[in-house]
Amino acid sequence: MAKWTPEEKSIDRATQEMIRKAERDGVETVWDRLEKQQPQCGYGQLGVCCKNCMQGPCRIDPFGEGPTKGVCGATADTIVARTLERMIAAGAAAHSDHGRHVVLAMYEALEHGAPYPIKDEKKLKAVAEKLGIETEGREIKEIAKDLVNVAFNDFGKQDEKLIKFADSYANEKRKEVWKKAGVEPRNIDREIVEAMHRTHMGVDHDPVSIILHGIRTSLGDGWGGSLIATEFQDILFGTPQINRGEANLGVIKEDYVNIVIHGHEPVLSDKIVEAAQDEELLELARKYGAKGINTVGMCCTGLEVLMRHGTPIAGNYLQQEMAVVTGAVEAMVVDVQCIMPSLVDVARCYHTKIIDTSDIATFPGALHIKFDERRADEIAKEIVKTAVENFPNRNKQLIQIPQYKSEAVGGFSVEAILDALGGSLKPLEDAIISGKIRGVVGIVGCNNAKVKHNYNHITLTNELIKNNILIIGTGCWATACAEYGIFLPEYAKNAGDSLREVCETLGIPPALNMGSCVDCSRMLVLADMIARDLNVDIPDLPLAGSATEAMTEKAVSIGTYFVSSGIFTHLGTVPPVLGSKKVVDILTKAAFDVVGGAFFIEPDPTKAAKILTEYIEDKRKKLGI
Ligand code: BF8
Ligand code: SF4
Repeated sequence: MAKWTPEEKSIDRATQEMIRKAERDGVETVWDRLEKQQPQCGYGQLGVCCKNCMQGPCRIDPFGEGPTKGVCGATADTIVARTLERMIAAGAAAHSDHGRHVVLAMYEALEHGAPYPIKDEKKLKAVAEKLGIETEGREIKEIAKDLVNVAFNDFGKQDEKLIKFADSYANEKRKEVWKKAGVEPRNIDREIVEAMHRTHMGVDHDPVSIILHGIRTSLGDGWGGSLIATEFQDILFGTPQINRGEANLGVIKEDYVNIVIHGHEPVLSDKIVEAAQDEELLELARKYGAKGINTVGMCCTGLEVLMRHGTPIAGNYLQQEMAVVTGAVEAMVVDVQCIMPSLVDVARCYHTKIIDTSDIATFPGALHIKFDERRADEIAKEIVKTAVENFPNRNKQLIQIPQYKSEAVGGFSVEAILDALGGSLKPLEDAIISGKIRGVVGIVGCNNAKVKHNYNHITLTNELIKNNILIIGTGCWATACAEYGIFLPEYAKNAGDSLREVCETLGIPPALNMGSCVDCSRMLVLADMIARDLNVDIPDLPLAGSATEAMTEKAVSIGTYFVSSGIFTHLGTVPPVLGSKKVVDILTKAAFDVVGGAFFIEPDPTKAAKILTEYIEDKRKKLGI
């Protein structure tokens, strides 16, 4: 295969420039490794390879000429369904464990004095009231303790009832659908454990029951673990408000100590942002000849601090190695999820220190400074000091920072949207009903080295806004849009006439940054609020979803809980399911009848935009608007 050019790897000029530099510096990147993996295994791509017991690996011949069953007798349908269920479980586990970590941080603050004061008392009360916790005349600390207990209970209760968070946030019509289908999540952890049990050798073999449990597991993520992560983060670190920030590799500054915070959990990153403003550390930085300390984000943790503090974001998933290639990063501080282990190798070519901080995520060859909530401030300062002391080790000849960055307006939490609209969603709903906004598409996360970096995100977004569809979204999609200038109100000039008019009236961009991937829960909450106001269920609304450059198991879980929440959802990359027609039929057709939403797969974003638009227009007709 011919080597892909930088232009074939990414549409982003900063990234293209760093790909060229990496080649010159002799650095291997994600795209080089993808090339070395070619051709990738066809069985694996179709999902018909099973390693769930040591009689395997077994593989099913997709052409029907070789084996049609594994050693135990499992068919392609069973194997594909089990593979998918395990992906959902892993994704749900990642989000939900993140959620648990935030609850634990609040618990540590309440019980052991960990330095995480409650920043947003208003949100604490609002969430507590939603969950039926008494707030009237009570101390903040007491309310918070009750809230922590409700969350702990959703992770650990043993009854058969729907988890409290889902029960309190989802509308009655939606809950009725879940009940009828038998997919109400009972306990966030239990569904994940049961997913592993069901997919163990010799347990569940019916693709229908396996996928129904996948739906249950994913709902425990979207309306459980992820929702808890978002709500507790807002309470501890502040609910995002509309703000301005900058995005792309150009936010790295040559004269400053650059610290990239990469990963997912603001329990760490929020503290680093704070520590980098410490006067003593700034003084130390100046002593070493730097003008100051420049903290920038990467991936979802970058979006967390961009949303809350306007901290610049250096890039999304496929740009993590590129940030190190600038040669100007003193430290890249990582916690969990979507962090390439290759960073350690890339960093060896420069002076950058990769610092791993999580007990559950160790990177061989990295510097380990493990985080502990109770000593959060102290450890954050130690990390920042380590970065500052690394400044004199730069090799000036290796520094090249691409001069591309864009401004971006973000911070669109549901609360911020409500504030912008004067306290109710009515102006937005009126615009939808009148047809000025034809509908809303929620686009979620990821880059995938198999897709030209950011191409699907930008193309799909542009096509949909032209059709007067408002976009909301999170994750690596959000960073792509931020880098491209789509999050600027003036970008509305590229939207269709009526969407442009609405954006101009409200002073908002045609696509709204709702945060990190756990913040997909914000989209669920928004969809649910609109459904309640219009007295319908979510699948009746002109709404759709897309994971156009999907890569992680988390994205599979998100897609599944979107579908299970009644949202028609596009996938721009192909999960390993094509080896079973039955599984594909369940996901793309039968799911409509069970939960009101289904998937469709379309790698071409222009074609996908057409399908999503037609779906939305069809929903409008059915709704009589
Ligand atoms: O949770 S969008 S590549 S960074 S998984 Fe990862 Fe995908 Fe990016 Fe964040 Ni989400
Ligand atoms: Fe093979 Fe069945 Fe074992 Fe899977 S569970 S590896 S199909 S024998």
